[in-house]
Amino acid sequence: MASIFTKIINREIPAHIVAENDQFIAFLDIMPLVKGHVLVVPKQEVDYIFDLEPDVLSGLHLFAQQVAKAMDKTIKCTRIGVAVIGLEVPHVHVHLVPLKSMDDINF
Ligand code: D5M
Repeated sequence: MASIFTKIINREIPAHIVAENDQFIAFLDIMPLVKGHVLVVPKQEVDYIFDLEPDVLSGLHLFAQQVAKAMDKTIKCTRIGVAVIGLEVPHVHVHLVPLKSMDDINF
């Protein structure tokens, strides 16, 4: 069965997409830790980040870097927290969390 993120990629369910190219997509997290929390996702549906081919992993690196740079310019934050968690959705994704203070986070 397709992951929830593949359904977003295929436009079967809505999301607030912030960036996209042929291999990757970035959209707002539906349960944000802070305002502007973005998920960066390879379109290839792979569960575990290290099962990505090296060229896809390096592409993910570059795409996430571009998204983070754009967030840094548009969101007033101190730093962008980066996490690869994958507890809930078994489709590789990188969380980009614009932080001012840890007190802002709704754990
Ligand atoms: O957490 C998965 C993350 O994915 C969690 O922060 C919620 C987010 N999520 C789940 N469904 C959606 C949809 N439909 N749109 C946007 N964001 C979503 P993890 O523990 O990293 O697997």
